[in-house]
Amino acid sequence: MTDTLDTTTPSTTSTPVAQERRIVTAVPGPRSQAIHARRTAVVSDGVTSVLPVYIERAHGGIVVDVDGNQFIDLGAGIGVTTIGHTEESVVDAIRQQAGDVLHTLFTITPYEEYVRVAELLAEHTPGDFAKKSVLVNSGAEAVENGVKIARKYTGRRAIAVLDHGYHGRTNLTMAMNYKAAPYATGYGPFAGDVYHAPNSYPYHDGLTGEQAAARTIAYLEKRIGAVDLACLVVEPIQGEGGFVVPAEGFLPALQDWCTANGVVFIADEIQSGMARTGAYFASEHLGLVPDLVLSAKGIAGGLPLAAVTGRAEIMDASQPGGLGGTFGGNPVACAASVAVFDAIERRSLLGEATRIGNTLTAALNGLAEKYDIIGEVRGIGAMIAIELVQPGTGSTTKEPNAAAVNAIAAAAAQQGVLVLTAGTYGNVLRFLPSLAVTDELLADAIEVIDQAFAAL
Ligand code: PLZ
Repeated sequence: MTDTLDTTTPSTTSTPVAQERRIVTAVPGPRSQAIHARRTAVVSDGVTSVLPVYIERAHGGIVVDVDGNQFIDLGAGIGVTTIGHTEESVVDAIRQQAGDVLHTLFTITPYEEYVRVAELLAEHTPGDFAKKSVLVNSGAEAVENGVKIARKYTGRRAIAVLDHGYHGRTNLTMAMNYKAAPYATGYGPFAGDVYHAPNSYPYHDGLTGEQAAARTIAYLEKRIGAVDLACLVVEPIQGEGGFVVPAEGFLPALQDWCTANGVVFIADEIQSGMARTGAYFASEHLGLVPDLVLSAKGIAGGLPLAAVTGRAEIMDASQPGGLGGTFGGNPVACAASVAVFDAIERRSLLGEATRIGNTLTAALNGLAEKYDIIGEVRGIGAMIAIELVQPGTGSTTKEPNAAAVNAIAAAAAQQGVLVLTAGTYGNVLRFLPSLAVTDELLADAIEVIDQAFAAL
């Protein structure tokens, strides 16, 4: 419980949500426990919840559960409420659009909001060339469509991804993920012609970007052959994999190889995009100009919307009627997205992402000096992670320490700080707060995490 912060931010929900951490019951509290008991009877056990506190309201950087506990949200629904929970202008746009028209189906009778989102995506994705988009409902659906479009354009069969990547839960994307458990175990057979190439993971492989790229390219050439490869799908910064930032030059070298060989270079910016890293898309930090960019999550402030955006000639290779879906580019989701783009400009949120990155990096480097199990602090902007290793292995074998990650996330949750885990070995704590989170909230959260480390 803390009384140090008392700034009350007006909210569009019925009661204002004070931007402060406040724990008033056990976590989860009695009301959450009661709902949870009902849930276990009717919600599939295949759907889990990291922290079974049932959320009633949220604003800015705070979520409030049904027991009145307030959590500093350092996960933002895995990078969705990037501009802040219930951002006023987004909520207003949703209300307005909901009253005007909820659905027509763009492929039957279209509406302007879809076109406006495509214009904004063309403007803000990297690259100074004619771009077009298709709008869909989820990240996985964007990945599916990106692959579909690349195959159609190239007439080639194979697709390649990088080790430690994550792309979704549909049949094709299950085959594209690095981790089998829990995403794919028992759900096969899977799509064929998906090849997993080595990534660049500087903390572990010690390779320069050039060396890592040579290794990846050798794999692609030997194992597939460029003539059969439709696309290479990469996350500029790997999300679920643990915010792995590749060595400098690695992805540009892969992009150059793709361009030289007629392979469509696709950036999955579903987690790293939409202002998260202090640029509209993380590709910009790394010097990439992808042929296709996949966006989702933060693109519509919390409503389901996703997109494939890229070179007009690639996007137009599909036959009329080949792309679509009932709900893709829903008018309310599009109206929310237009408001998100507007808020990023109006509130200078790219700068806020940079501020958060600086604050978090400095604070976490401070913790790394105190606790030797913090092997590495990495990331860009509001996408920062720490990788935890077994005591004494930080400069040698870097043995993963998932137990410490789980203990710290659990202890932080008890104190009102919601922090997510990640990493192929579950040994990464990731921080991807909304850009509305203040330095005061971050300082408070870091203090809680510091105490959790000290208690280990
Ligand atoms: N590509 C890079 O991060 C979603 C997964 C949450 P969907 N990551 C969060 C979970 O456990 O299901 C993600 C991503 C990247 C694709 C996806 C898939 O996006 O909107 O979840 O389908």
